[in-house]
Amino acid sequence: MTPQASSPPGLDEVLAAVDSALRDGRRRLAEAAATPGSFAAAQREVLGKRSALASVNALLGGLDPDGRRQAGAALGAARKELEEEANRLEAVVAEAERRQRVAAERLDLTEMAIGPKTPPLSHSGRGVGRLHLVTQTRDELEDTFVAMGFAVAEGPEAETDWYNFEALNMPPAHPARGMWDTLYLRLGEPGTVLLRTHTSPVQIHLLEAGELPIYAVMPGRCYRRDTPDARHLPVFHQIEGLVVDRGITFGDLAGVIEAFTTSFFGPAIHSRLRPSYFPFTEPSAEFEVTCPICRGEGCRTCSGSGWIELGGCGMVDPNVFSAVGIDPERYSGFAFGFGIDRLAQVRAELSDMRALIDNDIRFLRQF
Ligand code: FA5
Repeated sequence: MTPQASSPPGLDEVLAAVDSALRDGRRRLAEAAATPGSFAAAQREVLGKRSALASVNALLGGLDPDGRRQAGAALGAARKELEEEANRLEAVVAEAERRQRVAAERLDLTEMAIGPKTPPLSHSGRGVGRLHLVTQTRDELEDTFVAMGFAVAEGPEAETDWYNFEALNMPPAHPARGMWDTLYLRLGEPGTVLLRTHTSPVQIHLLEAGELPIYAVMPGRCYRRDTPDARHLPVFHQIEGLVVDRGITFGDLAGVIEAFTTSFFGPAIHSRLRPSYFPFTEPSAEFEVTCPICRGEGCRTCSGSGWIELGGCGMVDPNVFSAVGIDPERYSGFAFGFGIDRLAQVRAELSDMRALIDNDIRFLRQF
């Protein structure tokens, strides 16, 4: 006989409700475990104050003592089962989430660029990698200058004020220091140790070593407080050149720049010098090469001029020789310095220099 709507549910109905809460609870937990981010809410729904189990619990009061005992035992068993299932699934969900997080944050240091310049596959079957475009350019520059009779030297990236400025004819408070936005290190007296803003300090190291004559190039990393943009990076590379000998003239400088230009870029590309100013060279010049992209016709990269500026150069200022104890009456010399990243940018026709440091493997594998 069906009980009246108003009469309290009997034992069978309560047991059926327990059964149904158990089945629904199991299904709800299983569904939530398979749906990312929804497990905690499902746990509250199945086991919390507003759960089906809690509603069934409220029905126990309408049963006789024997029915209440039976239904209470069934309810307790159902709750226990659902709690255990919830705990088990919670651990499974947490592990899946952890795996997902690790996969998302994974940095594969073994990922290599594979392309035409990549050497044969390694034993692991992966490409064995390649040099960065800037390193390739630096190597080519060194090879070109070595073939012209230059030695390769290096200097420190953390420098004192003396090497970066003072010995280069820029005493404290000299306005030309403002040409380089400098990053100072918290070392020693404030303002005395810095990250070199150019490779010119290596000139001073070589001159102080005093082994003359000098025919050297000095590649390396430089630092400036420059905001990254299409043609600037705060960390970039230059290659410095220094020649010191008896009777060196500006003609020698122009000849070396031109010989380098044709040897590095090929016979269609030439150089020219434009008057400029650097505190450590006198006279000073900017040196430019025929735009390798339009071959001098004028294009967007060279702003229509047909020429691209690569760096600065000039005859070593006599004050620099005096600062390191070399007699400027006996020796003369020239120096030059230009940007390796800038050169790589021009040759690879990159509209934005920042591509060099983005570390996008799709970009890097093209070179
Ligand atoms: C110098 O740094 C001088 N030391 C060059 C020099 C050496 C002159 C020897 C005379 C004798 P300048 O600040 O213009 O000069 O920099 C030279 C080149 O470095 C620039 O033409 C450019 O190619 C490169 N360069 C400079 N700043 C940056 C930067 N933030 N990012 C990338 N390349 C840069």
